Amino acid sequence: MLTFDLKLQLLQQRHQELLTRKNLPVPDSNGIFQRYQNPVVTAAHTPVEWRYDLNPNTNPHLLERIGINATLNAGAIKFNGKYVLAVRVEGADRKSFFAIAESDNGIDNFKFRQRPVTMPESDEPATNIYDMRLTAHEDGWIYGIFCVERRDPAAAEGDLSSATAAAGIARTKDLDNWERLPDLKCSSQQRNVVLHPEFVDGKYALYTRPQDGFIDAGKGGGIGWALVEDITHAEITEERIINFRHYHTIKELKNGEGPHPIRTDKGWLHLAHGVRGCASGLRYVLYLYMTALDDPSRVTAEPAGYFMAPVGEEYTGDVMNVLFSNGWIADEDGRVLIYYASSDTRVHVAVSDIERLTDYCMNTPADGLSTGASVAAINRLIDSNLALKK
Ligand code: M1P
Repeated sequence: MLTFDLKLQLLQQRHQELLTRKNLPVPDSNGIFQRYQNPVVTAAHTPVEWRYDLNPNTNPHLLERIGINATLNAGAIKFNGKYVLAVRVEGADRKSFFAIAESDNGIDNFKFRQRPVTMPESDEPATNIYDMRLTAHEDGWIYGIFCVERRDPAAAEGDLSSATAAAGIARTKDLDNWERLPDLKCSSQQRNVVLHPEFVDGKYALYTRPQDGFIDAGKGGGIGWALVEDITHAEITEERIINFRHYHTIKELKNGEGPHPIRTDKGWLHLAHGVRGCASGLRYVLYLYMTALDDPSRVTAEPAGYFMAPVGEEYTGDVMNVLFSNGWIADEDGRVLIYYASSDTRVHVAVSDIERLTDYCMNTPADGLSTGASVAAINRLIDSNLALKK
């Protein structure tokens, strides 16, 4: 039998090995982005002190006391020279919370800060909070907008799963201390609400995702856009859809803005997720689109289909067949680090750059919405390739 001290030493050693493991690019790439071999954050990255009672008197068998189920959907920001993730950590008890993990290179060696974020409650306490988008706004604050889940007050007796989704808003200067603002007021449920980094017509601008129910987007036609006068009492009075769902596409069932868009000289670059139904359940993939610099609500380019879909181990996890992203970092050198979660279980990074991503958006054929149009697009490409040989 191993002694307590030896068990602890092994536990800490394995944890340290995981945290310092080098991450290498996956050899094959489609030229648009580069995947990496290892996830950047997993449940096993969470500090040993969060999970184990390290006192031999109260925990002589060194049992894990508090289980962590998953680390997923992370907001991202470059802060004080570090690549910082606001990770959604989900406990074995199904409650999600936020925790800040930092790395010097954005690719590996992510380490959690000593404690998870203690997010202040709003007037109406929540049961669960998750999927924070971080925006360093031109007003000087870093905002976090996240989903706030509560039991549906209209749920029938005995129905212990119906819930409502709203957008929680908080702001910070250091990512440790958060000032909670009132939740976004609006007439529908909301998830995937994202703050645009610049004022638009002197107002705060939000990407929204109106939904009829907690799961179903219903009549909510896609990603919406709304201007808000006062972020400390944010209320949507007018909202319009700017990125629509369409029949027989990767986003026929639902879509949602990912992180806030990146300003490029060719327009705003957006990352979003699209959802369709299939025999094995819902399939979540990532897609890109662009909007005009002078009007971030006007779509200027949208390639057909997905930009990233699950591969390999990404297919499996808590909720299978899911890629979801609410965080990316546009680095000073033009690189873009895309943090995406697979199957609601772990966080990965893929690396690209502004030039490639805007080229992809502007030169990939748009979805013609039928087989005929897709075949015609392939034939146009073949024709132009054949013409090269003449
Ligand atoms: O389980 C997949 C995703 O489901 C939801 O996504 P959406 O808001 O588009 O419905 C969210 O709960 C998300 O966190 C989760 O990853």
